[in-house]
Amino acid sequence: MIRRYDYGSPIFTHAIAIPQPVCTGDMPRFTVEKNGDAISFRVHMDEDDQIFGLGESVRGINKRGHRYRAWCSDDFSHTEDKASLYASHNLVLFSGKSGVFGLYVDDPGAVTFDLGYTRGDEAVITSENGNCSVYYIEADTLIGAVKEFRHIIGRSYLPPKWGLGYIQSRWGYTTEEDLREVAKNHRERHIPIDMLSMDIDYMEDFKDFTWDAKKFPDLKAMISDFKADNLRVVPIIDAGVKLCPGDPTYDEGVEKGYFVKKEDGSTFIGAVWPGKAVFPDFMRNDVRQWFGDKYHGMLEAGVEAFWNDMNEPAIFYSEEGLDDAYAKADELRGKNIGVYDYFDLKDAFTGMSNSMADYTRFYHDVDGQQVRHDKVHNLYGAMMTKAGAQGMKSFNPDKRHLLFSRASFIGAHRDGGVWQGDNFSWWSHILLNMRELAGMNMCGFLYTGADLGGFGQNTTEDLLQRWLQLGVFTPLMRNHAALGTRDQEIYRFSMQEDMKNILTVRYALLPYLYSEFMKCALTGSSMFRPLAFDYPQDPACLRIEDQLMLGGECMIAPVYEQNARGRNVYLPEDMLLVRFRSAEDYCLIPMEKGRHWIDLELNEMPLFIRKGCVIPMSRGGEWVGGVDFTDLTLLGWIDCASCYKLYNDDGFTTSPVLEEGLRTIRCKAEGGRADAAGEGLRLDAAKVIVG
Ligand code: MIG
Repeated sequence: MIRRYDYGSPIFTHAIAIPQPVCTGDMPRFTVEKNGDAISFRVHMDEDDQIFGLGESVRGINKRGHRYRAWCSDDFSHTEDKASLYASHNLVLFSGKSGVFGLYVDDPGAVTFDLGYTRGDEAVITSENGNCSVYYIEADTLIGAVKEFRHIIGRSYLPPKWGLGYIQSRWGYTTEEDLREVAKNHRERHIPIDMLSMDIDYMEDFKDFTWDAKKFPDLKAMISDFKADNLRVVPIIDAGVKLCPGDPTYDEGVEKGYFVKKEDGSTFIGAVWPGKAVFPDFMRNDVRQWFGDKYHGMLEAGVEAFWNDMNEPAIFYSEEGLDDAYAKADELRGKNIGVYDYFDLKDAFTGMSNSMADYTRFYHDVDGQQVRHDKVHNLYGAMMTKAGAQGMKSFNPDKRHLLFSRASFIGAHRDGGVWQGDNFSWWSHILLNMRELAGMNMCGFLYTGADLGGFGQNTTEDLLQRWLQLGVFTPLMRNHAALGTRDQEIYRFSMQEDMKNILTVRYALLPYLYSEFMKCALTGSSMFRPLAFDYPQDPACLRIEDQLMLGGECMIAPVYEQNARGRNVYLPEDMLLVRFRSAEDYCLIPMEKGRHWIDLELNEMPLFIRKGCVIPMSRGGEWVGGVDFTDLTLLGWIDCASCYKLYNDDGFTTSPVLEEGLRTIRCKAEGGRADAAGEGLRLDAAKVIVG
């Protein structure tokens, strides 16, 4: 059951795809309190209540015990003290003795989620502006609650099948030669790969929709060479447009009045990578249309994928911010200042980036109304994604587009994917990556993943190896690193053979991963779920934060500690452990429900398959298009019979129909060995354990 309640004057956010009638009367369970402009929703919590949701955010899967703030933030340091990351996914679900219920707060401004922080037994959710539609959700189960929510927010974005390929990325591939070198090193060593991303280095002076002709003399030819080698490039697009008379994007935007303005009507100028920049008013449909069409230039050159960055929007500084800081410095210069003056002086400079002062300096045109940025801040990235998606779709309406963004709001899950932003090469960020998968799936973001190996700081080969072992399962699988950090391509390391072997597991599992991804997207389910969702009756499952259910058949439990040679795992039922070294080299170990220590050498990764289930594995390939989705080996452990519903399609159709893509694989045990059949498939059941 979902009920909508409106407060103040809600701003249309595009989050809800199926409009709900507005209810009058009191919201169940929550006390509603006005406090100035703000409006709060307060609920008492039992000691054992758990809270799920909040999509991309720090800390655990259970969100209880921290105060989060929905405020899309360009913050590269994902430490547990943080309240905000790049996304605002305002869904919380409570689960405990009194059942399953929750809220989705549809408000593009700041919303705080005090979840047992101020008082351990209370959750208080506050819309700071008090203008919001709040959706009260109640269901029998967490899975049911997510399903209902996902239904009203609409179908998740579908990437093309090749979007599930491995992406090698780095901030710092500056020339065509760099990219060719990376491509060559993968192909020569048979390290599977589908994409290379192009970071801001490719642009001419960081101008959107340009490329530096000195570094990329013939972009078209490069792309077509790559294409012949089954590789695609993924250029980045930044939200800020360089203030640059003569540049068509800038000139057109100025002429048409497409950039956000200050109260006095002058264009707001903020500095980002290109230096002084202006910001398209993505809240406007005509601006989205225009900006989206700008993607066509590179699409015409053969580009088929993009990533949208800096769209919180990130603003390093504005002239006003700089002036304020200089004024502070002038005021204090020559005086014998005290420590508090010193702190003020320091803050005037260090607090200049992404400042509230800047976010209240400019306005958007929202359906003809001038709305100050901070009131709609959390929508900016989502609307940029919408622009990009529109542009890509209009260029090629017959095929799915590949697009992922840094900032997001629910609603953007229909337009593109999301990567988890600038993490660090830290072991704890493997775990964070995994936990975010659970929350993001609840909010509809299925095409997601984190920078494998870590973005900031120097990786180590064991870290990358373990991280890849999680990345094998994330739909968006990208190794990415920051400028100036240690080289992070697989082939740079002495353990490259082991890493390559792990990648072969990804490509071998593609028929299964694609099938599960598509089934989840088309039915509004989560591909990754906390164990508490699937086994609500098993108390041991309720608080597990380092294992996830994957699809209908599997459980993952990656190793995330340095120097570990295994880990503890709880099996909620009998499961088959597949210990992979590569797609060819793995062993099958039937295990009983309960707690276990699993040995896992650095080159080994686990996958658990529920007893009674089988999953398909292909022979793999070095790119997605090279994988035969019809020649399959089954893995599993069955008593007598099992079946798997395999979804497949051409990989690009924009309107896939679940029933049309499903084929049943039937597996039967006879005389102690398994046999399998499925229409149009070559199936080998020799690896299915019977008994
Ligand atoms: O301020 O384009 O999250 O993936 O490599 C940094 C350079 C800007 C942030 C992105 C990151 C990207 C980087 N960008």
